[in-house]
Amino acid sequence: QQARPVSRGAFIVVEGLDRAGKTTQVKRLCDSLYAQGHNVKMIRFPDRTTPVGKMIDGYLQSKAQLDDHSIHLLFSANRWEKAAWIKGQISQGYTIICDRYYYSGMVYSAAKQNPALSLGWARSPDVGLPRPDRMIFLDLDAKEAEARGGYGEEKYEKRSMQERVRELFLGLLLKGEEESTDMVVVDAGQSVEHVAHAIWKETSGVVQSVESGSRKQIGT
Ligand code: Z5A
Repeated sequence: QQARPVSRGAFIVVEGLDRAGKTTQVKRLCDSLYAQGHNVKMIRFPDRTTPVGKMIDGYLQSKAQLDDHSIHLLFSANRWEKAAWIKGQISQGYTIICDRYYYSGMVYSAAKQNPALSLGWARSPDVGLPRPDRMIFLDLDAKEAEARGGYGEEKYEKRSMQERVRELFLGLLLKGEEESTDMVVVDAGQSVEHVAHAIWKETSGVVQSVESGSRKQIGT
C-alpha cells in the first residue's frame, strides 16, 4: 500500500524481560503497520553497532568489567546517540517501533541492588530523551522466560535478577508519573498470535491518532 501524508509518526516502545518476545512482536507490529500503509521503522537498544554499543556488548558478554554507574551511563549514552535520529524520523512521518528503551535502563540497573544506584538516579541521565506515545510491557513469569530458547548466555540472564526486574517494571505502574501513564501491560505468556493481537489493540489507535494530528509534538 501507498503511505499517506501524516502529521508526525508515533513512537512506540516494547519492553519486557529477556525472552519475553520483544523482538518477535516488534517485527510483527512493524509488518502489520506497514501492511496498513504506515511508514514504519524499527530500532533496538542496546544498539551494539556503535562504539558505545560495542562497549556495552563486551560488558553483557562478560568480556569487560565496568562499575554499575559507568555501564548505566553507557546504556543511556547509547540512547542519546539515537535521539536526534528518532526525532527526525518521527517529524518526517515515520512511526518508530523501539525494542527496549529507558525503562530497561532504569529497572535493570536498579535491580542490581547497589545502594548507591536507586531507580530515581537511574532515570536522571535519560531525562529529555523523546518520550514514547505508548510503552507496551510484555509481562512474563521469570520461570517461563527461562524455559524459552537461548537463556543464560548473558550477564543479567539469571532467575533472581529477572524476578527483581519484573517487580520493578510492574512497580513503574504505581509511580504515578509518565512511566505509568505511558505504560500498558500485555500478558506475554500467551501464543505469539494472541500477544500480537493484544499489542495491536493497544497501539493501532495511538498510531492513528498521532498521525492524524490529534496528539501534539513528541514529548520529552
Ligand atoms: N539492558 C540494560 O541493562 N539497560 C538498558 O538500558 C538496556 C538493556 C536497553 C540485552 O538486551 C540486555 O541489556 C538485557 C537488558 C539489558 N538483559 N540481559 N541480559 P537485549 O534486548 O539485547 O536482549 P534480550 O532481552 O535478551 O532480547 P532477546 O533475547 O532477543 O529477547 P526478546 O526479544 O524478548 O525475545 P524474542 O527474541 O522475540 O524471543 C525469544 C525466544 O522466545 C525465541 O525462541 C522465540 O521464538 C520465543 N518466543 C517468543 N514469543 C513467544 C511466545 N509468545 N510463546 C512462546 N515462545 C515465544
